[in-house]
Amino acid sequence: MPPARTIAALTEPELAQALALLPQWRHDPARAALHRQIVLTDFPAAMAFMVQAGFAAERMDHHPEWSNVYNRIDIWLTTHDAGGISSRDVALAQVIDSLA
Ligand code: H2B
Repeated sequence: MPPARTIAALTEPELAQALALLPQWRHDPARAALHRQIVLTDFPAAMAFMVQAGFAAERMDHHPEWSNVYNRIDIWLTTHDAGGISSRDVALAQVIDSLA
């Protein structure tokens, strides 16, 4: 049996609407995720950002997939419980934008 879905993935029109409000984010279909790359001044700035964003994500009980190379952070937001992008990803993207 497939896992119980507690939250629905956005429909295509809902996703298009969300992306229009998130100009820094792109749809990454390969990962069924919203993707944003953030480039900061150096590694300490990237670490500080990841700590802030990580605790914000924890408070929202919604967790990013991300990678870091020196001053660059790639972030993918997808909702595992929905098997795709949900309103929870949009909400976290907005919080990340406010911290970046
Ligand atoms: N983060 C993400 N990205 N997707 C989820 O489906 C998810 C999560 N589910 N963080 C949450 C935690 C869930 O496992 C807990 C039980 O609320």
